[in-house]
Formats: sequence, C-alpha cells, structure tokens
Amino acid sequence: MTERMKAVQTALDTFLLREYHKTAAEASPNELHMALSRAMMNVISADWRTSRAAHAAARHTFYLSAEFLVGRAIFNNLLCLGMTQEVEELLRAQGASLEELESVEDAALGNGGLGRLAACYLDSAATLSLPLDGYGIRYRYGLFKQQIEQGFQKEQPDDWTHWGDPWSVRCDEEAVEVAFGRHTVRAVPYDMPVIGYGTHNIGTLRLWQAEPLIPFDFMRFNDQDYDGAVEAKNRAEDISRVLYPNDSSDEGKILRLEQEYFFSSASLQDMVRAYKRVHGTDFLQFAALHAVQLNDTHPVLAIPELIRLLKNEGLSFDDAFEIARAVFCYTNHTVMPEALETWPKDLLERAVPGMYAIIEQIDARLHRELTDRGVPADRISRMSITRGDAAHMADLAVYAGRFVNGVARLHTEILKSSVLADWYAVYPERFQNKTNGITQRRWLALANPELSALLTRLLGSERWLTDLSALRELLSFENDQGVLREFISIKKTRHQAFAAWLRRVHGIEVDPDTVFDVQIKRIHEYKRQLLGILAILELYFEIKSGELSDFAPTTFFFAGKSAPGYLRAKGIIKLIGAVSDLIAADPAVAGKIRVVFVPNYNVTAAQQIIAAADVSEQISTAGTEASGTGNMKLMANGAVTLGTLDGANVEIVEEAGLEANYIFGAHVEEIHDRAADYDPNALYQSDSRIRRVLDALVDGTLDDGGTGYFQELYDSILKGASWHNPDQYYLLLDFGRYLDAKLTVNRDTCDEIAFARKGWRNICTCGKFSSDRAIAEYASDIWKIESTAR
Ligand code: 26Q
Repeated sequence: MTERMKAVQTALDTFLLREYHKTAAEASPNELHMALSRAMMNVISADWRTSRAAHAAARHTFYLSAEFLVGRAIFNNLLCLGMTQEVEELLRAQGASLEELESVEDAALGNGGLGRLAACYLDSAATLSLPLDGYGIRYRYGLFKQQIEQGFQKEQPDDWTHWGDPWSVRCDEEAVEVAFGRHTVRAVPYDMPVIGYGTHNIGTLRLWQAEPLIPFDFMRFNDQDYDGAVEAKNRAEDISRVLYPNDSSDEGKILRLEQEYFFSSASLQDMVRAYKRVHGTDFLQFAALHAVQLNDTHPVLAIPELIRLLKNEGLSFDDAFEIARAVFCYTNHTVMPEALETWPKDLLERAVPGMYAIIEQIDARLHRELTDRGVPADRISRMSITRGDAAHMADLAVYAGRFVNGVARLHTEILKSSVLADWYAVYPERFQNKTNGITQRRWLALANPELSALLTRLLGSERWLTDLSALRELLSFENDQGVLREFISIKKTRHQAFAAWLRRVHGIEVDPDTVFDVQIKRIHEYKRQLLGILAILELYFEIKSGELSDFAPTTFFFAGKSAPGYLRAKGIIKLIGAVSDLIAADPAVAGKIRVVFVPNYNVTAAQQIIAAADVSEQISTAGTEASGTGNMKLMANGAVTLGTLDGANVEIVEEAGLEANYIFGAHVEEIHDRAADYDPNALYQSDSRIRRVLDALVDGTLDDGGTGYFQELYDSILKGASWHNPDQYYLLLDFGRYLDAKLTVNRDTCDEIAFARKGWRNICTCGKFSSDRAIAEYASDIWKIESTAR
C-alpha cells in the first residue's frame, strides 16, 4: 500500500471509531462518506495551502456567483486525485464499498445552467492550474427537492448538511461584517477545495454564511421573551437561509437583494483585506493583480461596494471608479427581459445604505462620458443606469466593467444587436463571446465509465481527460463496424444502468430495449416542454388511429423542476403525467410509446440520464436559450440533437455536422420577421393535428385534477393574456416541422449502425464544448491570467 493510502486508512479508521464507534463495515453510507471525505481532506491539505499561496502571489481571478451547483463531490474528487481504484480496494478489504456512497446526496446550491456552469468552470480552472477561486453563498437549504404527487410537483426543503459537510473548512477568524439598513451581520467563510485533475493545484470555493453579531440576547431571555432572545439571530441567518428557486424572473424581494449584497460585500472586503496585508494602503497594484468575473448580475453590487471600500481607504471616487472598471467583467446569461435585474431606488436605499448614491455617481459619470462622445440625448437616456428611479444592473455592469460576454455565439450576437445594442454602439471593444463548456471529467469520465474506457483504449491514452479535442482523432472509426457495435452495446449497458437506478430510487420501470429520448432541464415556457409533450400526444393519436404504423418503440423522458410559483410550468408537469397515464392505459400504443417524468432532476440524476440518452431534445424557440449546456453533455455521450438553431445548438451542429443531428424549425430571422402578423389561431383552424392535440387539453381527454391548469395552457396558446401575446413562444409555428423531424429521427434509429455513426460523430467532435477550452479563453482574452504550474 502506498504511503498516501496508509494515511487514508488510518484517518478513516480513526474518524469512524472516534465519531461513531464503528468500523468501516458497520458504518452507514453517510458515516462512511464523512470519514472518507475527511481522510481525503488530510491528503490534499499540503497542496491546498501551497496553491492558496501561489494564487495570492500571481495575478488572479475571483469568480463571483450566487450559485455553485457542485453536486456530489466524493466521486469526482477521487477521480481527480487518481484514487478511485485504491480506495475501492481499501474499502472492500474492510467489508465496505464505494458503491454505498451512491446514496449520498448532492450539494445543490444552484438552480440550473448558470450554477452548474460555475461548478464546471471551477473544475477546469483548477485542472489548468489557473489562479482562480470562487465566492458565493453557503445556503442553509439548497434548491428544493421535487416530489411528484398525483402528477403535481411538491417542494421539500433540501437540508444538504444534515449528515455534515465534510468538504468544508469553517474559517471563523476570517469573518467580516456586512452592514445593512435593517441590521449588521457576520459573514463567516466556509472553504471548499476544488481539486484539479492531474495537477497539484487546488482552487478554493469560499462560501459565506450569515450569522448574528451576538448569538443570543440574554436580557430578553431573562425577561422570558424567548422569541425576542433569538430574533436578531434569526434575521441574520435568514440572509443565507435558502436559495431562491426562481431562475427566470427578477423577483425584486428585499431578502434577495440582501443576499446579493451580503456575498458581494463580504467577498470584496476579503479581497481588499488580503491585498492590504501585502501592499498596505497603496492601491496602485490592485487592478494589476485582480480580475473579478460577475456571473450574471447577481453580484453586480460588488462594483459600488469596491468603490465604497476604496473611498474608505482614502481614494477619490474617480480613482476608485477606474480601478473598478479595470477589475470587473460581466457574463450575461439571458435575453429574456423579465430576467434582467433592476432594483428600485427606495428598496436599495432602505436595504443597503450608500449603494444607490454610489450608483448615481457612476451614472453621472456615464452621462458626462456619453455626452463628451457625442452620443445623442435619447440614446443617453435609454442607457441611463438609474432610469425610472431604479438601478439597472446589467447596464451598470457593462459600464463599470472591462468586458462583457455572452455564452454562445448566437447569444452574443443577440446581445450586440438587441439587448445591449446601445452599449455595443458606444463600447464595441468591450464585447466578447465565450461559448459555454462542460467538464468532461464529470460528464464523461464519471457519468459514463464504459464509454470512457472505449475512448481511452482507441486513443491509446487518457489524453482526452485534459484535451477533449483529442477525440476528433477517433472520427476515423466512424466506418468501423466493430467500434460502432461496441458503442451500441455501451449505450445498451447505460440504458440498463439507468433503468436499474430508476427502479431503485423512484420505483419506476422502463424498458431498456427502447429508444431513450430525453428533454431534461428547468421547466420553462421558452424551453417548450409543452411542444415536446403535445408532439408526443399527436404521435399517440396517430398510432392509435393507424395513421402511423411503423414507429420504433421509444421512451420519452422528461425531468426538471418548476419554480414553485410558476403555475404554467407546474401545469406542464401535470400535463406530462396526464399524457403518460393516457398512453400507459391504452394497450394499442403502450408498447410503442412510454412517457416518464423523472422526479427531482439534479446533478446525480443528470449523470444517469445523460449517459443513457439516444436523442437530446433542445427545442427552445430560436433566440431564447442563451446557450444551454445539457445539449453539450448529451453530445459528449453520443446522443443526437433534435433541436432548433438556438443557443449553442448552432455551434454543436457546426462541429458535428447537420447530417449527424436533426435541426428543424424557425430561425431567429424567421421568428423576427413573422412576429408582427403571427396568428396561432389561423394555424389551429387550418391544421387538424394542431386542433386535435389542443382540443385534448380541454375536452376531457386529459385530467388536470380540477385545477384548470390545462385550460390555462390552452388559453396561453390561443388567447394570450394581459402580459403576453397568444403562443408567445411559437409552438404552433414549429409544430409541423418538429413532428416531421421527430419521425425522421425515429425512422433513422432503425438502421442501428447508421444511427450509431451519428452518435459517434457527436462524441468525436464535442471537443470545443469542454469547459477547459472555455476557461482557457477567459484566461487569455478576459482575465489575462496564467498557469501557476511549476
Ligand atoms: C434572479 C433574481 C432573483 C432570484 C433569482 C434570479 C435568477 C437565478 C438564477 C435568475 C436567473 C438564474 C439562472 C439563469 C440560468 O441558469 N441561465 C442559463 O445559463 C446557462 C449557462 O450560461 C445557459 O446555458 C442557459 O441557456 C441559461 O438559461
């Protein structure tokens, strides 16, 4: 046994005995997880300390994000440290096993794409030995757990630290104070290691927890005012109590604003303090040493906060502003107007005193600058950061930052031509594109060990783990029947593994000998799960009536959470269940189509589903999905994309070829041109298939349990509402083309080899979508940081 393994063994045994009076064989999965994780923390501690020092000494980046959807750490960390096999053997020798840890729950400190992207980026930066660290919030409760009861979503709190949090180190002596209008709280940092693959570099994810300045009011307790005694404590803890489950609309709630200021302020105080320890109060080097990436607008108060802190250190507003402008960069993740954050003046002034005044100062500077540049007055007032007595956070970030980027080429073009067009006209040099990426360590190596083994064997090395573009060399096997057969058999194995997981975790039975078609993502109107389920309903009617006779048996999987207050999204979940029931109850069709809603979609579920998928549904209305990243994970696992030319789908088919995927539907230009005279009711009248599926929502064919959900969905398409036009996401416009494409995919699956070749091409050409590539681009084009590898 290696020295490292001996140390793990000793630490593991000691921990289990001391904490639980147990041996490895006796320990529960959660106890074993605690002990093993703690033992691994010992293993990495020296490298972690060295890396911290190296990051501090170099020009370095801080990634500020309200969300880090890291998922389960243990298997990923074992993989990155190259310890999986040794640890498995060690546990086996003691009558335990790694497999038990499959029941350990995810850390779900994020809603979806934006949060998971932050986690992939930390992973890649660590692997590339880049001096990058993350700052965020240590939510007491992560994203709610989703249960499906009678087809309805029910939310349960996610108590993710219930069994302990072995991957965090609490750093009490580095706590800072954050002052709000209502109270002042302590921000206590918890540090998590971010372990790179095949490097000694270890990044730090520092998550702030809100605590009261004084834990408990003894006077009030003595007066028998027990609630009052803990009132201040509760109000402080409220700030990091729970992750807001809304990932689409700006809610404008005071607690959310406090969350944003809380971690922005704490992080900037931490940065300034660390800088002062080395450089004193001479801030000339500050901008040269730091880049701060703002993950969407959630941390944008960091900009006025830095200015406030620097002014406290004696700098003028102008000097402080110049430093801020050199340090901050902003990533936009959405074009949906309802998701662009604005904070009303009165709310800001009440909640975070001082911030609005600084924002006004910034705005005054903007007005002077634009006037000097000869920008017309009407454009200046459109660009005003405080227009309508509210702070417009995206505008603030573009103006008071160095770069702004979109997350896929099409998305960046839309930012330049519409959402941020006024800004692009004045500051074109600030705009960049950084197409998203995903880490192949988690999404291929961990999720799909069988496919990984094949890729490693054919390539003759594990190079692809740190250079995903190496897979392109395997394109030469696209006509190799043996290799394609092996790929087909691996998919079958993943079908079976996923089916077994579904049975074990959710008690759901599926047939692994069917095509697995998946639409997995947050439930949103713009993502068009409603189009997905209506098309399946039409297939059902056609098979039932005999119009459609040869259909390759398919299981259609849906998974995703709805924001708790988003009733239409909840109606869509209910509808998926109702269509599933309708089909399952009909023996004439049940053998051909199965619809399954997988509850509680999270990182761990995603790893199961993605590795097993044959068809990747990416059917958002063109121009609405900024990028998508599930599309990339599915591509890497050899699923073909059935999608619109939206987000990163455009670049996916550019890499893999149109012939390896199924692109359908209106392009951005068509949507744009037809917007003015689009008439979904005319389509309803002229297309009997559309009539058939829409009528089924309201004629008693489908049961929404008396909620009125289905009538509301029907009306959203044909009538519209006070806040939107009928069919605002153009479901009916794309319906026919989508059905055709769905039938083409289905027919193509019958030629197993030809279909496998398409999947294979997707695998071999997914290199661009590694987060290693994305992070390398950020490092060189935006952050100007370099590897710290010795
Ligand atoms: C805002 C205000 C109040 C409460 C919550 C929020 C909030 C929280 C999360 C708003 C938005 C989000 C998340 C957005 C998101 O996940 N966007 C996705 O980002 C991915 C990574 O870039 C893209 O691939 C997706 O296309 C985009 O939808």
